[in-house]
Amino acid sequence: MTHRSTLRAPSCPAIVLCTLIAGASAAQPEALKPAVDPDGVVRISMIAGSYFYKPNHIVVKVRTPVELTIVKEPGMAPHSFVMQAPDAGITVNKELSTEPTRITFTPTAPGRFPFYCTNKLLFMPSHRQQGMEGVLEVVE
Ligand SMILES: [Cu+2]
Repeated sequence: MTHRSTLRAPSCPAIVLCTLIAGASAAQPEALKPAVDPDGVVRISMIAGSYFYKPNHIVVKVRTPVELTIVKEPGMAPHSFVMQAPDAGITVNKELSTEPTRITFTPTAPGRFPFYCTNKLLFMPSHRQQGMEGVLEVVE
């Protein structure tokens, strides 16, 4: 007669697992604050894959030249690196490959500038919508 007896306890482990997964993905890695090389250039190595950039949060100083070297993970999926921040003197639109792609720019204004992959497969969400984005934070 009692509905209570039909409640199933085994749902608990599933809830715990989901909470763990959610917690792991919510944990943002520390922002990368790369050192300036003796020649005054900030050099950053980045990996691009399905569907991420690593690192995906970079903090640099305004008016400091940046040299960003990106390597795409092996695989069929094509990936790009796009950053449209003309107000900060940055306009980048590059297709990536497993060979290093070198991108140089000097941010001229502070701000938070997103970068992302513009690729998408027909009828699928874009790579950006699947998490392939990051932010360049330019500080004084
Ligand atoms: Cu992509």
